[in-house]
Amino acid sequence: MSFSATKFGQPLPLNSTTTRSNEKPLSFDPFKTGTSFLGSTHKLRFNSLCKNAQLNPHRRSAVVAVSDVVKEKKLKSNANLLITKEEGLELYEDMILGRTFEDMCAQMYYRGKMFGFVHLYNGQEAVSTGFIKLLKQEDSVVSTYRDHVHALSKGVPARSVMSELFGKASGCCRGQGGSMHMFSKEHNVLGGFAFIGEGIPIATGAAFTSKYRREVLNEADCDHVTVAFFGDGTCNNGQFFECLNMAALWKLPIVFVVENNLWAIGMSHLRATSDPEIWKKGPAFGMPGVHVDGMDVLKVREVAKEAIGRARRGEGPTLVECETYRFRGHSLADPDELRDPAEKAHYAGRDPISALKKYIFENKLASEQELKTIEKKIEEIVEEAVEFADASPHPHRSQLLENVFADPKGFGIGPDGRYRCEDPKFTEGTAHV
Ligand SMILES: Cc1ncc(C[n+]2csc(CCOP(=O)(O)OP(=O)(O)O)c2C)c(N)n1
Ligand SMILES: [Mg+2]
Repeated sequence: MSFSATKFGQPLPLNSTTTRSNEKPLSFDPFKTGTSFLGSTHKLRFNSLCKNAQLNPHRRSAVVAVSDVVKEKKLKSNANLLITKEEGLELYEDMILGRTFEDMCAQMYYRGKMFGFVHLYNGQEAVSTGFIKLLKQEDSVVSTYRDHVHALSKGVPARSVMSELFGKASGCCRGQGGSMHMFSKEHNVLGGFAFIGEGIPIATGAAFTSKYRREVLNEADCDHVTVAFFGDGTCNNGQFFECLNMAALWKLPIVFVVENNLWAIGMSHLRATSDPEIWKKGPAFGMPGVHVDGMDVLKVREVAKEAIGRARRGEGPTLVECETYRFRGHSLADPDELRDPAEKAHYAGRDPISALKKYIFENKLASEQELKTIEKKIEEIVEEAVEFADASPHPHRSQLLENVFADPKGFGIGPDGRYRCEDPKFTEGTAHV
């Protein structure tokens, strides 16, 4: 086996970033099968097997759906802007929230306010915002250990997320989850998961629940969609394939969103997988596979609209590969020395927030002052979140064994009805448990 050092060691050329105007619609060919991984981020690429739909309509009918609808929309896009002013400001605010919140996390982590590993999302905001801002409260989101921004986009208050990161009782998991386990029943954030791929079956199960409620329990208005976010490295795990199979088999209302940031800790995606184009794996299971520039929130949003719409209409799952990049190391404990500085600089130049800002100004959707006002508001929210988290109490010791055993009385609670861990002897190692 021979590896090409140039292929893996150097960034491939990237075309323009996200320049878009009313006069220039996105050009793309739904049957195009580009092979350069990084060279075509300005285009949406669709599976060549779409062609097979005509040959084998039973097997491939679903594959055509996303590409055709998006194609039609894109070709008409010179007539309309992709977003209204209100939408533009909402997207901008959400991305600024994600970025500002996480920059603050880095500061707090290095000041010793957070424990364990903390994985930041800087650079990937267009994916979270592009998808989650289209969801309803009842829709579910499943994330990974890189989960703070997904929770924020879904509406979990910044103070609850920050408190969770501080391990405080006021956190969204009462301080028991920490950075990698954001959860909110109210917002249908079904968890960040630390084991890679672990969230995919949870998301598949959530989507199954929606379908079961609608079709078996006859809850006609249950059209809830689940969006599962996970990374490129995770797509080499078995759970990914198993769940794609089940979701396609049962036509579940789910969108599998791969946030391909090119790296799995220090392993380059291009070295780790037999075919780096992950989106192609969707059609292998009879679902559409779409590849989109994950540094462009508007393109992500267009694809997301169609994929979420398909799921909501009962037309089944979609696999979306978002090509993105993380601006920081794998976690805050990672000195980030493995990635090529030229690659990092290249992607820094494609910052999704700057790209959206540019679009907003070019299309006169908002003034600089309006965006500054949003930035100031978010700064205040994040400052307040830190103050709140800092001032919040630590969880009581009695929480220690909660949610650890199915029957907490079996281990955690003694005959007197009190948690065994409240007995001072418990920590002395002399208690009978
Ligand atoms: C089942 C399992 N195996 C190994 C690990 C160790 N691990 C943590 S992160 C990671 C890489 C994941 O990369 P990717 O899916 O691309 O996500 P990213 O960190 O880039 O967002 C690995 C292998 C794990 N958490 N879980
Ligand atoms: Mg990755």
